[in-house]
Amino acid sequence: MKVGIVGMPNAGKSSLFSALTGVAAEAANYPFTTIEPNVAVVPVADERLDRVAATVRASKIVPDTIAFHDIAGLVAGAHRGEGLGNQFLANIRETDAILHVVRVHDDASVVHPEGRVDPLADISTIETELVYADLEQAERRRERVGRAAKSGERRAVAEAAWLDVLIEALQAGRPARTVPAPDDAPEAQVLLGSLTAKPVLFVANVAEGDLEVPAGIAAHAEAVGAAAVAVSARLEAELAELDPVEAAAMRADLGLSESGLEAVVRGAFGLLELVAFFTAGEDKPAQSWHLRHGLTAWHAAGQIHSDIQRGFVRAEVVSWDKLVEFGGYAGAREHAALRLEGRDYVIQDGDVITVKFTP
Ligand SMILES: Nc1nc2c(ncn2[C@@H]2O[C@H](COP(=O)(O)OP(=O)(O)O)[C@@H](O)[C@H]2O)c(=O)[nH]1
Ligand SMILES: [Mg+2]
Repeated sequence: MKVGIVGMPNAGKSSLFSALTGVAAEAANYPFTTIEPNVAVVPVADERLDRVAATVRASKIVPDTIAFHDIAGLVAGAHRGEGLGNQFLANIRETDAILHVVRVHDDASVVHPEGRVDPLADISTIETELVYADLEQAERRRERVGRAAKSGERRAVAEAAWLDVLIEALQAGRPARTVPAPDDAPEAQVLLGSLTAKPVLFVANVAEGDLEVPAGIAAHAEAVGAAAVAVSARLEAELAELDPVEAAAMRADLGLSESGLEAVVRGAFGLLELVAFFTAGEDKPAQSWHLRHGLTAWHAAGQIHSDIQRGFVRAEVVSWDKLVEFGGYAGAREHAALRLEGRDYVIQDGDVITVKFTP
């Protein structure tokens, strides 16, 4: 899962990114890698996985990860190609969700590109770029779909009508997420890949020790169907440089809750509306995975390995709490908590699954 970090120049994106990289480094006993200098791969801690691992005596714990991409360079005019704009917009298109960093702190030593600190105006600048980019994309698609709609094909007719409503909403500055795809063309939104249909978490970059999301940002987030958290990006980046014990002492000194950065990771993850499932066995790794809500055992198998999906026979499924309660797979089987499910079984949050497959 990919999350893109966007915001005005000097908003604090790279500071937040360094802090997240620190989270990654702290968890260095986990097998993950930083692929590119602007990508931080952060493990998603899940206490349920720890309990499952202990119950089945797994060899190690391998948490699922979330990749944060520092996407610099989104400036006013980006949709017209200003400052390599199109390339940055393309980077955002590849992400599953957006972290929108907004400068709130008014440290005079940090230059603001517009010469004033105005969080709501900054939000509007960034959102306008994303809306314009979507508008251009939607208009191009409308032309193409319009030709197919002339033949009366039902899907195309439905998509063209939807695009008309979408274009009107975008022209009025409303995000694409406020215009759901029609029943007759449910994949239209996905095909279009609208930037403003992606879930958004606003990160208010506040002054040290100030941990409130300003009311104006909270209200705006609510109005556009987004979430918001407050974090002091530079301080978090500095803390990430310290060893964990020192950092904890420093946090205590500053009266900071532990959760600034954790709130970002959790908030970002919450945006994706995923369900977690686990795989685990004695002397094998206990691993967490995530799927979009509503997907099946067959999709789960595909996450684990394409060979396992290809040879899918059935899945043994037990909910994590039953597995723990009955002390492992044998106990769960005795208590009929372990079920055999076919490929169309819809994975539930917290399922522990073992896929049987023919190699
Ligand atoms: N005082 C203060 N300065 C910050 C904070 N976050 C970032 N900065 C500073 O603002 C400047 C720009 O930050 P940076 O993360 O590079 O912004 P980016 O352009 O969005 O990547 C740097 O000098 C940071 O040290 C903060 O929370 N408080
Ligand atoms: Mg930067």
